[in-house]
Amino acid sequence: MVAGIAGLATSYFVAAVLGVRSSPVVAVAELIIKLTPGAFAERAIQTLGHKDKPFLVSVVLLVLMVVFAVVGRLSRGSWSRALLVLAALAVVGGYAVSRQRNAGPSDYLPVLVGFITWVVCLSILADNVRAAERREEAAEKVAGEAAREPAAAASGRRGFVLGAGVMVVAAAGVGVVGRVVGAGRRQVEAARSLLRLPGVTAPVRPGGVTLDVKGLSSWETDATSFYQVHTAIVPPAIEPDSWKLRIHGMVDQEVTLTYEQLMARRLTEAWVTLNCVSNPVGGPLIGNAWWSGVRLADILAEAGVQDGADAVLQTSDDGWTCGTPLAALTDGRDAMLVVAMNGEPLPIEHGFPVRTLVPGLYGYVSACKWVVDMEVTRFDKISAYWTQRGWAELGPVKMSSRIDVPRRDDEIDAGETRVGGMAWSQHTGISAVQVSLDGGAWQDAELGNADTIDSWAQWATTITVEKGDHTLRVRATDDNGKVQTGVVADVLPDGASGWHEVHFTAV
Ligand SMILES: Nc1nc2c(c(=O)[nH]1)N[C@H]1C(S)=C(S)[C@@H](COP(=O)(O)O)O[C@H]1N2
Ligand SMILES: [Mo]
Repeated sequence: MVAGIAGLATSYFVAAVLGVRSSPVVAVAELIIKLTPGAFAERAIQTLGHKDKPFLVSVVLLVLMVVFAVVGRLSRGSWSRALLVLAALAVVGGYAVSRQRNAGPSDYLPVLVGFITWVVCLSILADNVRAAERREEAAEKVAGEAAREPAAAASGRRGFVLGAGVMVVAAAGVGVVGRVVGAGRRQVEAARSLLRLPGVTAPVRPGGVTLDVKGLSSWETDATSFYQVHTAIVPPAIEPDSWKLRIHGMVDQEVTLTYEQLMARRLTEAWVTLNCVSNPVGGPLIGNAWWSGVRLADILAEAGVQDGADAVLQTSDDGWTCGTPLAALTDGRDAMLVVAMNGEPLPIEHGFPVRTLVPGLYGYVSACKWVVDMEVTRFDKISAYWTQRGWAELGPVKMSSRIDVPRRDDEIDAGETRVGGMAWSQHTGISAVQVSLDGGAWQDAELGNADTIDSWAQWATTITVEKGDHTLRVRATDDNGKVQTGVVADVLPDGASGWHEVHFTAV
């Protein structure tokens, strides 16, 4: 296990120094994510929440420790079998690396260095153990000698303990140094904090968006509390200077954009609500921010989209893909290549330096973070990350509404009470929200300003409750007069539906 840890440390170090995004262990964990069936992944995310990735990496490490222990046992009897198991581990690591996007020859170096470390460390430790055993056997033959000369028999053991101790300390040191000198993230964080983006303005809250209910979600969502969803365990660290976007496929001329070229264009800014198809009714995977970026319609027009194209396959630097309906990028809505969120350069976790945003579509078909490639194509020729896992090809956001106040199982005072929440139907707009107490008649709530049809709105109203248990339900109506359906649907394959209800008690 000591030899195993030492190899993990040196491989991590080499990956960090080379600026490889995923060390071999992380590459293996990311491969497991890729190989996990969609429905199972969905359940894992629902139960584990934000801990899903640390949990997965811990499981990988735990399995490795068990295998390392087995290798240690094997090395005492059969060195070749021990080597074989280590080689098999290295092959798994190498395969996982090969499945990373754009894996080059140097990306395999961490695996190689880790493997060599395993073999060298294991042979040193095993030699010491074998030496101790040989001395013990020799001593047993000469009866009584062991009792007289315990120091000789124990020296091999001491060598083992000493060697193991040195290796553990060295491994910890190598790991820490790798973290410190590792280029990647810190450098990009520094570049990001120095960026000044001309044309990006600070968010100004539009009038009338905020209603008076204590405990209601803020209409604007800070970057720090904005939900995050991505399959990469380590987010790509991309310096703006090295970012490039290639637009190709069914276009008259390929377009390649650098960050500088992108920033030289006219910026569009808008409040847009983004939400995840995995958001259950009443769930938290939704947020509203002030985004600044360049409209994709203009860039696609320059490239010259050819007849017959109906999709854009977007690829992220981490290899994640999504297929976006071409029409949603060109029909006049604020579909854009985003460079800033809430007036600041995009946070790394939200796609720095550039991500896509398409109002009205769920993130999984549109909001590609760390976007580096866009292929204009046809849906019948492509499949993307989540559609391969059973999710719908098109992902228009379903109208929904949520109760923030009261919260589930709250105890409130009987009598008049303020209730409220959020409602959205991106790119269609919300025209009304109604609530029903204990299954009674729907009554209209007050609706806050949404600024545009791409943002959510707060709603609020006052209800009168008697002492006892109650259930409050909410439903919205969109700008076309369509009422939110009460038919319950699961998030898979194209988003949840149904009315959010909250049980509470009045005392
Ligand atoms: N590169 C990459 N982009 C991605 C994803 C991903 O896994 N990888 N997830 C998508 C999904 S499912 C959603 S809902 C949004 C979430 O964006 P956020 O993390 O900025 O809130 O990003 C989208 N873009
Ligand atoms: Mo999502």
